[in-house]
Amino acid sequence: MNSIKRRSWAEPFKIKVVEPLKMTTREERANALKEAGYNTFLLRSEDVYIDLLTDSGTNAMSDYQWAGMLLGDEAYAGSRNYYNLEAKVQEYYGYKYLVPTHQGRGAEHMISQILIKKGDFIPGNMYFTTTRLHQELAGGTFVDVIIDEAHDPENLHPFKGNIDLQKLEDLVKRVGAERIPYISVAATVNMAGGQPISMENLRQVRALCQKHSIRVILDATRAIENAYFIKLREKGYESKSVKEILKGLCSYSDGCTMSGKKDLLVNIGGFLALNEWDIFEEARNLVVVYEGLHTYGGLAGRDMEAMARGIEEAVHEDHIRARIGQVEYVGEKLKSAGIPFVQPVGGHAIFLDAKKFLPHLRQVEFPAQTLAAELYEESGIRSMERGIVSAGRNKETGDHYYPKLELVRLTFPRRVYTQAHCDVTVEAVEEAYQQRENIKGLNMVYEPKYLRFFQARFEKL
Ligand code: PLI
Repeated sequence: MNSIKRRSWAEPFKIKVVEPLKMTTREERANALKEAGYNTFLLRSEDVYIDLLTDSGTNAMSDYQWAGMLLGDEAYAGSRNYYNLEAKVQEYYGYKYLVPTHQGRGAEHMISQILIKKGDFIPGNMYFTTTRLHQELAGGTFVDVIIDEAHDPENLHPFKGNIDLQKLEDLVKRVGAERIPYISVAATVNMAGGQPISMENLRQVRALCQKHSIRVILDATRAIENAYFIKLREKGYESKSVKEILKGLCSYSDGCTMSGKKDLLVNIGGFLALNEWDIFEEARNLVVVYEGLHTYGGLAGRDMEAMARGIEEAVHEDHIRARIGQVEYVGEKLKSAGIPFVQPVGGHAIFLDAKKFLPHLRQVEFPAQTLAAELYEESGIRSMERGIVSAGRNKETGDHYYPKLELVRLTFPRRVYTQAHCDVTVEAVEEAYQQRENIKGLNMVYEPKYLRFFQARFEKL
């Protein structure tokens, strides 16, 4: 008989600096929510207890990163930190040329302006809000070529971020390869629930695109999390390091857009990385118009240093295991409680299935928006709508897009919350689930023109 007890798991760090959290009463939260137009983006952070709005820029930096901040070389041009970052991007991601940007959408803006002509089509594995908007503003039309399984919250496909090669081939036939400047491949796919793409699928996408002279541009925002899923789930990668897998993934693309605010454990920063000199040259020229000189791109030297050091830490196996493990832990508990959410559990978040949670609400009553508001009022936990409000309107017809996935995202910042915070979160979701029949929908009373989910306002029906 084996008498050795299995040891408990704990976060692979200890806490050196703390930030107190404010507890609020239900009445205070009800008032705050009303003032915020039932939009969790419009709440004040100080009124939030556990903030699961996003994992973007909300990470806790390490002492190693903070030490690097003091080594910021704040020269206007040619900062040493730029060269440190360039060396790390070359070593870990494998691209030749680097243009720093203030965050991911700065890179998306540039690549869209440089490569897209009016009337072009840009296929992708499900849309991301800012990515698609920049493609549209450049005159392009986004086309979803993700596998059908990605639109089904209960489907257990291990790589729901995969691209359907037939859909891609059909698009090429329909519009012609010359009207497809590149395919935008996200790893992982945020809106599908943080779902990964497999190495094999990306390899096949690359081969198909090469045949048609179509570029592959990776959205590498959470590619390290994707690499870890490949290690866990794809045959042949079990004993490879996350660092090696990351470089392998990137090798099937011509460049990447990057929001360093996620994988790279910083509060601000991003980049565009490229292998083609001509495109790099255009980007280096464009960046001075919108972001700053090509050796800082809107960032302070210290921010570039923190991001360079973040790359090293992000691929660390203990870190990434704990990061994905924390989300998995919450998923296991919610599953035991019978709460409907997207499976398998993704890399950065739990996505509650609002259509199943609130089946009595029609999609135009904004079930996910409603559930996010309700969760806050109930417990002070802030989450984010990822459904019809985020999907926006069709630019041709002006109608709402009606996405199959109507989700509420509980997003986990890296190294910020403990297992106890996770337990409290699960209890809050369970409580909301018990009272679900009493939850009424919302009516949109203000709708901004771009990325409406950020600033839209609602009233209770
Ligand atoms: O927020 P930015 O501009 O640094 O990055 C934009 C962006 C691009 N791609 C992907 C996959 C993202 O998830 C992303 C930003 N995501 C946010 C803000 C989020 O809350 O998920």
